[in-house]
Amino acid sequence: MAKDNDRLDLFRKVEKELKYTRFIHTMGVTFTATSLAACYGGDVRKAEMAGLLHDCAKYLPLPEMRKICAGAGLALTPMEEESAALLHSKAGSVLASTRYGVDDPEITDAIRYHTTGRPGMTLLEKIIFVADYIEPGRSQAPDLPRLRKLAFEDLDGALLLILKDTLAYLHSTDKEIDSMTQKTYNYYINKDEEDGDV
Ligand code: DGI
Ligand code: FE
Ligand code: FE
Repeated sequence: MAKDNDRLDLFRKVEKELKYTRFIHTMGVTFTATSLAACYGGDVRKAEMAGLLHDCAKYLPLPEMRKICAGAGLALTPMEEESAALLHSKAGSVLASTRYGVDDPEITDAIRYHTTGRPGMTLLEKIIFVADYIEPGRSQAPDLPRLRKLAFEDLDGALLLILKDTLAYLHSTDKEIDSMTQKTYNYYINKDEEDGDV
């Protein structure tokens, strides 16, 4: 884990390299993620690093994202090949280690799955996924005040609601749904039903 100087350098680098609006979003995700980590007994420093770097590849041109992923030997689905909205998370997970020196797979996986989620997410993956959706700068999603409260009471409940709202949004805009987004939803809706049976 980074020493204090490394930590400050990372903040400085992210501030310098992101455009202002993305930097403010990133700060919102970072502080929300550290609060969630404190609430659920996670590692606040890892949450901070994952929050800081989760969108580090957001504004790279799509061909550059493809190149970064190919360089790391990551296979891409046909949808990822064509979608910067999907690919920035995978490319970001590579960049976090090659450009920012973060090799902890817990952190890089939280970056990698922050857009689609995945079945069986770790605590840190859930924290970044949820923090990205509820950070203070967000205003578009339905029922945000309730969701923000729920996130600190029932993380899996908040995760499921976000997946549901994201799928509803994607359906409403006729955007193609990535198989991982759908798989994640199926996994957590079934898990919720199983948990309810106990
Ligand atoms: O990078 P951010 O804007 O902070 O947030 P994000 O990484 O969660 O990306 C959100 C975008 O990704 C949002 O516009 C919805 C989109 N997205 C999530 N799952 C899918 C998807 N887009 C498509 N086409 N298909 C998906 O399955
Ligand atoms: Fe993102
Ligand atoms: Fe984000």
